[in-house]
Amino acid sequence: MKIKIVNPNTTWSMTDKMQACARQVAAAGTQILAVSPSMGPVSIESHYDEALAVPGLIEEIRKGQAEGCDAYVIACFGDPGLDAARELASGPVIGIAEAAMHCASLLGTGFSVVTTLGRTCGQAWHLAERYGMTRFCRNVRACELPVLALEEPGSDARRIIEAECRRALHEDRSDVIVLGCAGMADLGAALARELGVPVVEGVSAAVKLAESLVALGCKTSKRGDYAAPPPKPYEGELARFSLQARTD
Ligand code: 5HY
Repeated sequence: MKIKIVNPNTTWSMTDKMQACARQVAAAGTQILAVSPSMGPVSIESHYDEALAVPGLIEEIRKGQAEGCDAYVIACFGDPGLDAARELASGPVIGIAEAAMHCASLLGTGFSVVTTLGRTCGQAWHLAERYGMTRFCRNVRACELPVLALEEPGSDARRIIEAECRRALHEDRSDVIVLGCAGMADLGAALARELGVPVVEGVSAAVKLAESLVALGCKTSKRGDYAAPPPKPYEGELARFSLQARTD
């Protein structure tokens, strides 16, 4: 099966890291294709970034349909464009926040999300509400690290994140950590060893959920809200997003 991971930001070092992490957990017969869109922000740290990351993401989902992808992972912790992607995709589409929160809810009694900037904590809480996860989500904590600091060799990011995870376990009385940024994809296993609790990293969790759903023969339902969007012209810069009526 072919799973396409779309990192909705355009920082390819992060995308390559996700490809490597996904490869480590994917089954031997699963092909992983991790991409960034051709347009959009270099990192996603605001609602503005998120809104403008979505057209490039949508383009990659449309290409994925032509490439015969069986499932998609949206690899940004805000799960941008998830509903629109599900309208376009035939296979399952999994956001990394929803994957990580659902997996964490199966592993302990309460989790803390440890993310990058404080300004995105509200969005993580919003997603926890949307996914019915507020019963498990004990806190959303920020390290006050910009997303691209995670890509800087020699930055202190790893130590700062671990320290915040330790505070979460102590102060929130959580028993599971959810890493709140796709740029932390390579930190999960080592942090779990050092902290002695499950640390759920969304890219790996989403890949394994997508793989399971495909293996079960499950696709996105086209009966309700996720039916294909109605064909119509789009104008101006967005003209190439126009949808044609299906002929089959
Ligand atoms: C992410 N931003 O997963 C996030 C989430 C964050 O560019 N990829 C991004 O707020 O750190």
